[in-house]
Parts: sequence; structure tokens; C-alpha cells
Amino acid sequence: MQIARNPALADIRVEDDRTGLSIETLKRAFLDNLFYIQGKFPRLASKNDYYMALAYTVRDRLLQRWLSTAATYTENASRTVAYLSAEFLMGPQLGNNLINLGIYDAVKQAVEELGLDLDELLEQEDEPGLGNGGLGRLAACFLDSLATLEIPAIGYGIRYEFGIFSQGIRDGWQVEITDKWLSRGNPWELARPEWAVEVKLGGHTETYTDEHGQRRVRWVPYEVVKGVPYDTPLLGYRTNNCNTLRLWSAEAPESFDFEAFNSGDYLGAVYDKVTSENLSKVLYPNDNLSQGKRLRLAQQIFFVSCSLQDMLRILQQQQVPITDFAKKFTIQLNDTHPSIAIAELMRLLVDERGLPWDLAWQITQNSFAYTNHTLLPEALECWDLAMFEQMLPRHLQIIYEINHHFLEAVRAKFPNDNDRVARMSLIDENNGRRVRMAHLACVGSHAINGVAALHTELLKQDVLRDFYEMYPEKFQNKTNGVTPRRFVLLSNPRLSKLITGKIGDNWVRHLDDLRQLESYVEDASFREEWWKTKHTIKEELAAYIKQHNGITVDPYSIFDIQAKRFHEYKRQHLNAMHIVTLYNRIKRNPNIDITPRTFIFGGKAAPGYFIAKLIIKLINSIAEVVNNDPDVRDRLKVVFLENYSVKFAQRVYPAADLSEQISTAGKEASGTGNMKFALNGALTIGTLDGANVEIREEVGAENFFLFGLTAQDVYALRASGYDPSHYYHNDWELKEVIDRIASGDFSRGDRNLFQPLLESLLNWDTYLLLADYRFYVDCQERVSQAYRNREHWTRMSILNSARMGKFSSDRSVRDYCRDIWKVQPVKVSLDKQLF
Ligand code: 26W
Repeated sequence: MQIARNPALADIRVEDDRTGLSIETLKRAFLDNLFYIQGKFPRLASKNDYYMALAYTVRDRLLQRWLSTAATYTENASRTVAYLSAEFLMGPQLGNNLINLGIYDAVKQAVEELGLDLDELLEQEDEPGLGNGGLGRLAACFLDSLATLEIPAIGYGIRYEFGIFSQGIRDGWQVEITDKWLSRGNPWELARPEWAVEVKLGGHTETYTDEHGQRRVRWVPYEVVKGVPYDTPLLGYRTNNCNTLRLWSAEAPESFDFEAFNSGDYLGAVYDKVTSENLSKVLYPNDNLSQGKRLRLAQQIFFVSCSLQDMLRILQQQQVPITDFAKKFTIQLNDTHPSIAIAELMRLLVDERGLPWDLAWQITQNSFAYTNHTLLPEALECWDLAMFEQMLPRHLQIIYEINHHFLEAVRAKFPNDNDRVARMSLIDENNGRRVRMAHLACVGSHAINGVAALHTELLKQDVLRDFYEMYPEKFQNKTNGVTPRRFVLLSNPRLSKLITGKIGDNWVRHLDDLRQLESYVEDASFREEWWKTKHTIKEELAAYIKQHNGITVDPYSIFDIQAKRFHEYKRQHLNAMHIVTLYNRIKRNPNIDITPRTFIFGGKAAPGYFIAKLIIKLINSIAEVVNNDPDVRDRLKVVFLENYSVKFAQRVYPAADLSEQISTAGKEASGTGNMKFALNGALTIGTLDGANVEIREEVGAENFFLFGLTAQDVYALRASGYDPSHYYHNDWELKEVIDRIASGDFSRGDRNLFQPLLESLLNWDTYLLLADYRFYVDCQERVSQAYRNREHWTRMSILNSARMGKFSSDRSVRDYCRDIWKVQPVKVSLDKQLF
């Protein structure tokens, strides 16, 4: 429906209490929202009420920009990035919005004048934990950069009712607590029930002949689920572009259940409603592990189908012909999780819009691009064919047809190579028939990218080698990046102030400008300020640790931090082995001269990943002994920070001296925590893995602690028959570490507790900890020596920050825009007439 311009409304300016940015207006608006939205007055209001009132005050200001943006994009029918991702790990919204709106200081003062403390209000926000780790956080950084670069974009995903679990630590073990992040309401989202769509599941297909005599296929589903979009505004940094994160929530479509199945079975129909709503109930907490679960596949088709239908609606609304779909939208597949979109778009175009197959296929290939985020074989999604067919009978037919055309092309390019055909088929015939989603993603996309230079090379040489040989022109590298708004300006105000004081604030948009800091490296007073700033931040983290863990840590010690998901390939247990090494040295000679260190860990283990949970237990067990042994004399402290999250990460990165990036070479696709640490002036101890390679290139080999086998060494060692016990028997210090863990010294005498971990190390050691142990421990000794020279360390720290410009997600997103998305910025003006 088109509403005619109403001249009577023309003079209304959307402004005043909902848009004004002065301190007086902010105060008035805040109290107004407290009264009219929260229904409280100051004497009755809780901190959460105040937080909510402030959030609504900020949202009002976003709405003005959001609607102007929507109007501008609609008017221009702007080419738009659709970022499809099963995870968005957004982090708390309030602080980031204050920063991007440019009203952080004004709001701080406004709430102070009302007797409140902004930090306390910020602390109230429950973050939406709608992701596991790197992949979801990358999506969030990209959305920040897209809006900042003024690129029209929509993030499409799932509005999980329960995000990633909250982690508790009981007796050193991880316990999982459900994350009811919506329980106090979510002030940032707007439900858009008018744009709800339906998604079909199960049933069978039928062929029929349409009125033009064309043979068509009709899908008769067993059930239909309704997807309701909830929109969150995403404002760019100091731009008016406010993009949308559109997350789908599953509901039962009343009409369907009651009409189709109404046989007086009221409770049965309501039960169906309950199962429909399960689709968006909970985020799968596995990172890098595909378990092939039915509900997970249902989640994927659910959000993908909702999103594609939404794009078709937008197309129609903007009167763009369907044949121009790929001109209007460029769709990025964030790993294979949304890759069923390729078959779903084909279905929508061919079955529902009647397009011929070849044209639909051309549109589909032109629309999609695929990012791979992992090299671990167990993370590659393959669906059991029988299950897939039961849930998505029509999609399976479409995949067969795609496969038929594709394998013909393979045979044409590589005649008489049946092994290759079998390896590349979309259907794996060898491990019980399975649908290979990465293959579908490669075939249906015009671009395929890895997330760091090394990762892309390994994709080409190894995991996707056949596809590289088939379509070399599709492969590209797009090294990851992180947003400097959240991960420096917001999270590290002290360092930001110091930097801005020297070089101005352009670095927030143009991170390469940090290079200007290099000219101050030889300025002793600047170095002193840098060191003092870091030290103050370390004192703050120390106070937090004292309060939450009851552990006293020395802010003069090296803050040595490993914060990331727990996984064997990330090798937190190698770090633990180093701690035990130092402990053993102290026990042998209590007067040994050791550089004091605080080892800090944070991260969750997948609930079903026993060994990862045992590693958490090991670290906590070592902590208990080391922290309380008088021989240690407080020179070593071990701290496990419970429930690591985005909120927490923002506290941790600024306080680090040393960043642990110690994955087995060839296993970490990129890493992004590595970037956040270095950007905040931490030095890295790391392997030549993922983006570490490029970080080292940028900051200089002399400012990076490199150790360990290369990816090539790893392959060679495995090929030559790796025997971990050899290292155990030939390095007495390593043997001592393993023996002490086995002895029960860290487990109150229990010799069995850590056996599964130790046995796996001694017998298989899949991730080559024993082979890298000596390199690592010796490298850590170099770290300890370097830290003793404060001037030298500070120089290296400054140079790390100064040279991290490449790793802004603005650079990543610009590269995607130029090479894959072919999309241009669109300016948004606030003077737009909206009525
Ligand atoms: C199907 C189960 C599953 C779930 C999540 C498989 C794979 C994943 C993700 C792809 C794992 C992930 O988060 N990968 C990380 O992606 C980051 C962003 O590109 C990289 O920086 C990390 O190195 C990579 O581990």
C-alpha cells in the first residue's frame, strides 16, 4: 500500500525529545521513558529499569536514522549485501550505540546529573549470546563495518530463545546454565509480524502440468512453520547509515494446524505448536563439530527460507523484476550452515516463480558467495541422505539435478577420472549416503573464500583442492578483521585517549593511521605513558579477579592470557604444560629467578566435548595447587575467568601483555582474538597458523614470539609416522610435567582423573603438543627475558598496536565489497522527508 504524501504532515519534524542530543534533552527523554515505557518513577526504579529507560532513549535516536536509511535504500532500490549466518555474536548494544551515535560523553554526564553511574547501567545489559565464537563474532564485526562504510546490508539469522549457555565452574569443572537472555525484555529489537513468512517441512512432492503445458513440481509438506522477523538497528560509526539485523523466530501458524489437522484434537494441535517453536529455541553449542542432528538442519532451512522469501518480498516492493535478483542482492554464506539456500533459491525461482532451470541457476550462482571458516574435517557438514529426504524432499531432487549438471561438467573437464567424480559429487556414497554441504556451497557460488592467507592456501591445496582445480577463478582470500570501534574505542577508553591525544581520532575509521604512533616509539615520555596506561588497566583487571575469583594477582607480573573456545587444536593444555614446567622448576629450586606471571584463561567447552572439559578441570586443578603453594611465593598465579563472553572479552583484551595463539599449525582458519589482543598492545606468542602469519608480517618478526612446527612440518611429521612417546622419553622436563599430572599432585592424589588426557597425548597426540613442547617452553623463556626490559617491551607493545591497521574489519569488508559483492556506499541524509 502506498500512502500519498500528506501536506498536513509535511511540517512535522521527527525531532525533539526522541531525537535531541543535548544533555538536557537526554535527561528529559530518559525520565520520560522510565515513566512511560518502564512504568516506574525514580524511587521505585531498579538499576535494570534505568538501563531499559536509557536503552529506549538511545533506540529512539537510532530509529530516526534507521527509517531515513530504509527510505533512502528503498527509493534507490540500492544493491544490498545479505549476510546469512546461523550465528551473530553481537555483544552488548548500549555502549556501542553510544559510541557510534557520538553521545557517550553527553549521556555519561546526563545520567550523572541524575545521580546515576553509566558504567553500572552498561553492566546491566544481558548480551545476546547468539553465537559460539569466532564465526559469530566475525559476522557482528562485519555488520559494524558495513554500516560504518555506508554499505546497504541486512544480517539474516535466527533469534534463538536460548543463546550460548552460561558457564559456571563447580569444583573446577564446567557446568552449563541456560542463557535466558530475553527474560528481562530486549529493548533493541522490533517485532515485524506483518512480514512473517511460512516455511514448509517434510511431506512429499508431486508433478503436474501448469496452464502453459509446462511440467512443474509441487511440494506438499507435512508441516508448516511460521517465521516472524525481529529487527535490530545497527548504526555505523558517526554515519547516518543504520542497517538491519533481521532474526527469525519460529511460531506455529494457527491456521495450518487447526485447519489441516483439526479432528477435535485440540491438545495435539497445541503440541504441534510447541514443536514448531522448538526450531528457534536454542543455539547448538558446538564450535567446529557437526553432529548431523535433524533439528539443526530444520533450523538452517528455517532461517534460510525465511530470509530468501524476505528478499523476494523486498524485490517486489521495490518493483525490481525477479530476473534482476542477483543485481539487487549479493548473498554471503557464512560457512555452510546457510548453504541449503542454494537449493532453496532454486526451488523458489523454478517451482514457485516458474523460471526455467538454466535462468534460475544463473541467478543463483550470481547471487551466492561462500566463506569457509574451518579446516577441521569433523566440522564439515554432511547430512544423512534419508533424513534429508524426509525433511526436504524437494530440495534433494534439486540437489540431484544440480549434481547431474555439475558432474557432467567435471567429466568434461577431467575425462576418465571416476575417482575425481566420486570425490566431488554432492552426494557422498561411501559413508552411508550423505549430502555434502561444502560441495553444494562451492558449486552454487561464484566466489569461495578462506579467512586468512594460509587458510586459503590450505583450502586450495587440501580441503577443497578438487574444487580449486575445477574452478580456480572462484577462489579468493579475504583475511578477517575486527572492529576498532568495539574492540578499542569502547573497550579500551584509556588507550584510545592516549592514542587520540597524539594522532587525533581518524584512526577509528582509518585504522592504518595508527602507523603514526611509530614516530613516538623513541619518545621516552610517551613510552612511560603507554606503560602506565597498560598498568592501570591491569590493576583494574586485578581488582576484578580479586572480587570474582578471590585471587590476588600482581599487576607487575606478565599478564599471559589465553581466551577462546576450548578445543584440543587450540592447545590450552600446552599452555598448562608450560605452567607445570615453571612450577617444577620452582619446586626443584625455590630460589630460582623467575619473571612473575599471571596466567589467565577464559573460554567455554562444548557441553559434550569431554576432553575439552577435562582440560578446563586440569587448569583449575593446577591453579589450586600453584596459587596456594608457599614455595611459589606468588610469582605464578593461575586464574580461570568464568563465563567468557563478548562483554568479558572487552575487559580482557586491554589488560593483556601476552596473547596466546598456539594452535597446531594448519588448524586455526584465522583467529580474530589474536587481532584484538595485538591491537590493544599485547605481544603474541604464536605458531605460524591462521592470521598469526600475517600479524607477524605486519608487526615485524622482531616484535612477535614465534615457535613451533609449520603446517608443512606437521604434514611431514605425520607422514613419517609420528611417535609422541619419543618426545616424552627424550625430554626430561616434558616427562616431569606429564608424570606430575599423572601422579595425582594436581588431583588430590587421584591418579585416574587426567589419564584420558595423558593417554591421548602419549598415544596419539593428534595436535602435536609433545612435538611443539620444547619450542614453546624455550620461546616462553625468551618472553620472560624480554619482559624484564620494560623499555624494550613497551617499544614492542606500541609497535604491535601501531602496525595492526590491516586487521580492521573495515579493510576486510572493503575487500569483499570490491572483489565479491560489487556494492557501493549509499549516503543517508537526516533531512529526508519521511511523512
Ligand atoms: C556445524 C558445527 C560448526 C559450528 C561452527 C562447524 C563450524 C563452526 C564454525 C565455522 C567454527 C568457527 O567459528 N570457526 C572460526 O571462524 C573464525 C572466523 O573466520 C576464525 O577466525 C577461526 O579461526 C575459526 O575457528
